[in-house]
Amino acid sequence: MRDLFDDRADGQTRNESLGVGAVLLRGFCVDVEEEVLAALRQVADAAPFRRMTTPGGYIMSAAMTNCGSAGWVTDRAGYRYDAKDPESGKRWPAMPPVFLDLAMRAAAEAGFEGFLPDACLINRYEPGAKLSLHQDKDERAFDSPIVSVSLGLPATFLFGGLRRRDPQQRVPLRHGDIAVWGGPSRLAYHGVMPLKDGEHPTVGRRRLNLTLRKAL
Ligand code: MD6
Ligand code: FE
Repeated sequence: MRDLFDDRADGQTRNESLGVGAVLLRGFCVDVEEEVLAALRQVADAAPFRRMTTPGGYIMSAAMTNCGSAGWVTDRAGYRYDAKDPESGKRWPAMPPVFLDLAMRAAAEAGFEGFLPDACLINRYEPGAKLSLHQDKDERAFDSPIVSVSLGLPATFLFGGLRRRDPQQRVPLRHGDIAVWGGPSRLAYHGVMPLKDGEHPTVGRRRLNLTLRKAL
């Protein structure tokens, strides 16, 4: 039924469960991708992508920036949310309305009504970049889900359980897909395998990921 009556006409819009409280909305973002990419360019213009340092002293392979009233940052002092961009000393750019609207619609589709994100972390992966297995636990609000938007080159997402050693699903994330997780999956371990080289027609030789959260 969903396929026949779906109003997103891209032919790849099936929802896939990743576990309790975790769902992949295939192609959910394709109908607003141009607005999202334009807003992303404005954010990156005001707060350029940079590679941050972990508390252990490693430089992360993915470059990051943020928008919203809080931004996720890491340096030798630790991981945290900060209202200001440490590179400029200014507040992070405001959350573009198209991000907020998309995140609220995706969360509702996944069963999380009333999601109001205040933070959007933007990751940029070039070929070879990856994200090691981690939990998202720097937010104050574990009752809110996380909405994760994938654009550009495809990646293999690792989605595990609540313990680091739990087995992981390997989930292909493609341009326009949105993953949402919360509830019992909110603290699931997850990561991104090294990005394979390629060229995406609109995004180029990279993958962009937006994760929208309620941090404060
Ligand atoms: C990424 N995403 O897909 C990295 N975290 O580039 C994340 O680390 C992430 O996609 C929490 C929830 C969804 C995610
Ligand atoms: Fe994460």
